[in-house]
Amino acid sequence: MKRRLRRLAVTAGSLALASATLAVPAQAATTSASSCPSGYLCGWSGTNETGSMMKTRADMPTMGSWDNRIRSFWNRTSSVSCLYTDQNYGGGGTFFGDEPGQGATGYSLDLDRTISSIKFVPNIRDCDATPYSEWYAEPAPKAAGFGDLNRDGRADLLSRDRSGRLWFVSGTGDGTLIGGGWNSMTALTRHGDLTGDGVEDLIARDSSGTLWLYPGYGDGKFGTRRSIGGGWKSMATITATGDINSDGRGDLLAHDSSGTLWFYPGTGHGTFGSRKSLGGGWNSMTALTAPGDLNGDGHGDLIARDTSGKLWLYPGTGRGTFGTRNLIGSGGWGQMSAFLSVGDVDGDGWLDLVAATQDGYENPDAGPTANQLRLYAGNGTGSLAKYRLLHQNWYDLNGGF
Ligand SMILES: [Ca+2]
Ligand SMILES: [Ca+2]
Ligand SMILES: [Ca+2]
Ligand SMILES: [Ca+2]
Repeated sequence: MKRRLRRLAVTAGSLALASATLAVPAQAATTSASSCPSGYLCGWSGTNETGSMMKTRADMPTMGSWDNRIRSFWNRTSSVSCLYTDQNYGGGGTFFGDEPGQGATGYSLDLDRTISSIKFVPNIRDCDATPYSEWYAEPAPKAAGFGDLNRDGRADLLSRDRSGRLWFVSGTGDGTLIGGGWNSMTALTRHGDLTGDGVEDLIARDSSGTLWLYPGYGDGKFGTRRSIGGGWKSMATITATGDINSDGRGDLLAHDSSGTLWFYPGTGHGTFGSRKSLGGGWNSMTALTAPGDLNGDGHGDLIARDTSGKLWLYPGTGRGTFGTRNLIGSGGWGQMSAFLSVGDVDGDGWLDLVAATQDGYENPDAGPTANQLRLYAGNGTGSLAKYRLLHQNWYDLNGGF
């Protein structure tokens, strides 16, 4: 069950104000069949499906004679419905977002006769926000060699929404749909070039354990995928790292269910050579990300979060191995739902780390720091600055990459 009552947020500058998210009071179950036909959204002039009924399966920017009349409704379409208190799906009012497929439940919510427009969307986030995360990156003074999918000098984001659409979000904040169906992927990772054309590529694992390469076009789009092979299902993490053995070809790390970390050397042709064990004990790590050379020695490094919420930097040796780790975050990192290593985001010449906190609606205990996208600026010595809040609308998303 998923419904939302949300006040439409007014945004200013690049920092969005947090939008209040409230659970709607429970509704009464209908014991008899509804008069609302399947495939429609119906509204009634009375509570509990009483009075006269209207039905629609098309967007209604205005409501005609039903303006400010609906007192109860039932969404029986296969889409999310957004019911707004203002015409044309917006204004400063409130909306009710309602996911489909909730069975024979007649909503008895008293809408106080305030609904003035209705829209159908794939994902509840679409009721009042872009389908993808807000994002902005300054132009980087030097190319990181990764993170910048469209090669305009700004770090980019791949944002997946809860309905499985993957969006390319450029460093200037513009989103472009890559495609749907990405919820079937159980891992997504990118860091630099794997095919030898100098353009960043994307790697994804599907639920059957096949690893796929999506070659980047250098404009935020990807070409036809090709299989890298099967058997990846047992991997707890899969992390593209860029070149960490100094042969000029992008590499991959993965740790399996027994806790062994494996190094997969890239061939530069979109495939990997024989893997090499980097040792066990990695089951204590719940997230890995490859930020590039964070400590300024010229070798790509690795960041890992452990089960106690600490963050560790594993300095790369440039030989596909890592030296003694350093603690770079003493606690609290367990609240992060995503780590993004996309280069220099604030344009100061140093590589950074970006992290997203938890979705406050999915995780009601997440508190006031929910829904945040944070910048942890690097300084070239391997440590991270205290975070700066980039945006606070990381909700109804299914990851960022
Ligand atoms: Ca870019
Ligand atoms: Ca390499
Ligand atoms: Ca390094
Ligand atoms: Ca930076």
